Amino acid sequence: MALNNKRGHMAYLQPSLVLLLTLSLSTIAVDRGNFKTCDQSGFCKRQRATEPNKSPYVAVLSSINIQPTQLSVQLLNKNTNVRLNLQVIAIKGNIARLRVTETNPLKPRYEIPVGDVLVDEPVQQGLEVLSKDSKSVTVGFLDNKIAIQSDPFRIDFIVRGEPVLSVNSRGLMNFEHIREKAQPPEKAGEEEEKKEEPKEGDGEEQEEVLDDDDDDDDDDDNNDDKNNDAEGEEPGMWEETFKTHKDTKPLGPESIGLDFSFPGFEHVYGIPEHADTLALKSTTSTDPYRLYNLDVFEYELDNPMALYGAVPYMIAHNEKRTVGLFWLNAAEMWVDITSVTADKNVLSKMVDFVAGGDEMPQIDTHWFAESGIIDVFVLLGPSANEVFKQYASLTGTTALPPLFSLAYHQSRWNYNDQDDVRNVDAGFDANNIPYDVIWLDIEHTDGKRYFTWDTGRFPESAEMIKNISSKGRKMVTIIDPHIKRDSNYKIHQEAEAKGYYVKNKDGNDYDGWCWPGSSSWLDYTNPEIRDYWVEKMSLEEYQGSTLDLYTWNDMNEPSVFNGPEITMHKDALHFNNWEHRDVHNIYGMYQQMATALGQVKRSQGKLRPFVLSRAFFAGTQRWGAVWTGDNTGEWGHLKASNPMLLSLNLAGITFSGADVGGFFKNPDTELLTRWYQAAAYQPFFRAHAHIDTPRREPWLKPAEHLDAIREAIKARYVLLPYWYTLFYLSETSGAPVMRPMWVEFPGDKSVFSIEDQYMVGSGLLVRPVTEQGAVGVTVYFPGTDQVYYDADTYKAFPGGQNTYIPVTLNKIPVFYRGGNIIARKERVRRSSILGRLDPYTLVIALNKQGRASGDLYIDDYQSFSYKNGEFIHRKFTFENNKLTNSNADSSGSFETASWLERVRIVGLNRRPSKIQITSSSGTTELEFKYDNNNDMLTIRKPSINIAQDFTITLQ
Ligand code: NBV
Repeated sequence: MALNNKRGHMAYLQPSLVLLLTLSLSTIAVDRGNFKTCDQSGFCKRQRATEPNKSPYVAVLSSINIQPTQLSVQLLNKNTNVRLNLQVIAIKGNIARLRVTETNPLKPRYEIPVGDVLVDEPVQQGLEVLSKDSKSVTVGFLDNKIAIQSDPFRIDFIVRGEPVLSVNSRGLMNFEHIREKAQPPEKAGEEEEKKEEPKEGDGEEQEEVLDDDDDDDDDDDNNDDKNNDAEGEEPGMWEETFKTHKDTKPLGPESIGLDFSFPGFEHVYGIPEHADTLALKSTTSTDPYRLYNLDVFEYELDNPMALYGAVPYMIAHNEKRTVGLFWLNAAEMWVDITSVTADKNVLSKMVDFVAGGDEMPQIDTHWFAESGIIDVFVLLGPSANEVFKQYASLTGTTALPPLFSLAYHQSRWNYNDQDDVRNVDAGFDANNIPYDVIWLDIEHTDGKRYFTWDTGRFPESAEMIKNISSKGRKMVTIIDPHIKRDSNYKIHQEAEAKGYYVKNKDGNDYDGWCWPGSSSWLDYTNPEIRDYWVEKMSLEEYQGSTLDLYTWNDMNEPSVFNGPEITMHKDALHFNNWEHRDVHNIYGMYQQMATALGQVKRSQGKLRPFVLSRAFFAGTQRWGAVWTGDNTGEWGHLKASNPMLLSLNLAGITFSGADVGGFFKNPDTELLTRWYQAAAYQPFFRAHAHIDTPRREPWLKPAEHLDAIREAIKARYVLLPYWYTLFYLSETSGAPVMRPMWVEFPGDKSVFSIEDQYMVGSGLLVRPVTEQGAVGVTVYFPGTDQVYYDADTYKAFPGGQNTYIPVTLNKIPVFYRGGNIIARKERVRRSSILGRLDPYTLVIALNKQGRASGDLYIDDYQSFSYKNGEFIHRKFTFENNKLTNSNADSSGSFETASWLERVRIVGLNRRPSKIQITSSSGTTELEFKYDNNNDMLTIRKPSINIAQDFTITLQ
């Protein structure tokens, strides 16, 4: 019983903490003891201890096989004689792929099925051999050279004569081949004989390489057993214990490590999720950054510990170029980072350096995964936007969300019953605050049986949802992946009968503890089980739901209260007998995928889905939004939300947000207000709170704060046309919506580490106030050739300098960047969809040359009809004193009643004598007002349909 309530989680894990947390929630600190350090993880410790510059790997060049689009070559480990296959593949769009697998594996290794993360088998492109001798081979495609050195094995990527990436240049490659467990000494000899049979061609190649070998390796090493090298065995290779949990590791050691160096770079980004800085830090005095989806209770800031999601994708950037590195592998990973100075002479054989000294900066990284294969994509840019496109071509883009999901969401654990929901909904109306979605957490269910309702508290759920949706609003309910083991619960009955649960190492249903008590987990890695889940989302199966009910997938790391590190045992078994260790980081994404597909199916393919997930992986962007989990209502967590979301955005997951107000603790009114203001300019905008925190709906706050919060939420609604357009463009290009400064100003080194300000699209610079008691913030306006305008006052600020911006409680420092045209809807309604036909205001923020341009995208805001051409994409251009509205995409056709209500031209330093609009209906004169003080012109009521071609001319 005690475990079946909201504190079960804590009670089960840390009885001593329960009282403390329950009473005050005042000491927020992760229990580090629940999570492994690198030293406590066998493979991490082994891989991290790999000694540099002693690589046993040699590329056996006599084995090279060159095909039109790829080459393959064997890699020989001189210490173990184990051979690997390296494939170097040129891929369309300026991407190279490196795959390393075992040549003669004892057992296959896990690879994620094509279609699940990779949207398709990547299309290859031609490469040619540029040079080849006994020591190296160099191939080329597009502007790139890939130089493979034989001994020691290394690969260098050179773009137009400049090195951009070196692989195994530090010699840290360590591919633990799958082997049989060493037998007691007397048996080992027999076994060895059986396995030693040489493969065809083995001897020859081996000799050639070994002859070349001039380091003083002990020859005995080379004769070690291929698949049974008891030597080098370390404790923990075949079994590992953490706290009370034993990992049986039936396949023994199978981890893989490799180093990647980025010569010429000082900044790397990405590999979310960590509560850390945007520009990744050196890990020399910490653990490596860890990628292992975990439910980290009360996570702390500024550390490389793993969190709920993992995207093994890193981006390096310098003034000249951007390079991406994506390792497609769903197992636990760790990444070490060091900033060094590289010696150009070492690279000089391959590179024609033009000028400069002998030294250059370099970032060294060292990645290790517990299992799977080396399957690395090198995204060669050269610009950031090209890298985004390249990554999107592999893993897909953020699916265009329905408009409501870009608006404001109101959540808490929990809205208690139907009356509570009705009152909160009415509270927004009474206080003139727009909102789009109200959320129900786990307490709405019948005993944490998802897809059910606590009928005592929610007797008429469908009615309740209809009441909400009558105002254009939506509802979300939570559906976690743990299924209560209750023989009267339909989903459990079916899952058990059909064998749909993940199995434990002995082949029985995996049984663990979560909110409902004893639970099992559906195996979403199995396509048949995902199909089953899709059906569960139907209106018939999900009783009491309607098409206006959407979904929240929480706890899908998966969180298992009594499991190792609060997650599933690594030796648990999934579809096709893959171990949990192989699929851990992708498990949650599969749940979100199936949920989203279920929503699509329940509307016969018509409506776009909305699913929020806590766990994520590469490719999550195709299935919905994510949030940063259980943050804390402290200033530091508000501040950290920006770098955390920027990292997610770089990793393709642009639809992301952080709980407004913080999940744990009770934020004071100033913090809550500042949080609303910041989140109004972050992609996913939802307030949420822990069940033990006092209520914090905006109207419970003093008038001054309520006003500021209302204004922040309204500011979001006014800019929804801009957000929606950005998401559309993101779906087509892969570009993030929330962008680090360097994405927009790639050549300005001074922005490379900035994380307290960012760009929304290319047109808005945002510097949210994240400091307590702030009376001003310093904003850096990049570019001496740029100009920016305060979004409230239209005051102009020149680029190329730091500027102090005074702030009051209701001030959000947001600036239009000169050169952009931004569409707004200034009449705010109760929900976003109610304003679908409202008129537009165009803000034309002129650049120094008096020019600006921008896009506007419109469709029905909710269905897939836009995929059949039912959309409007307009392009606005202002130059030579003329504003033109033209069609940006003739493949779209859609009608809207929305018209142009006003045009504001900012940065115009003269009063025009006359303004005329010309369209197919003729030419008419327009009324206007010029504000001398602010160089701003307001054109009133052009009153023309927004989708109609026109020109407005200033005379
Ligand atoms: O379902 C309850 C909470 C939820 O409110 C929160 O947003 C999730 O991140 N959930 C975690 C479970 C337990 C939290 C202590």
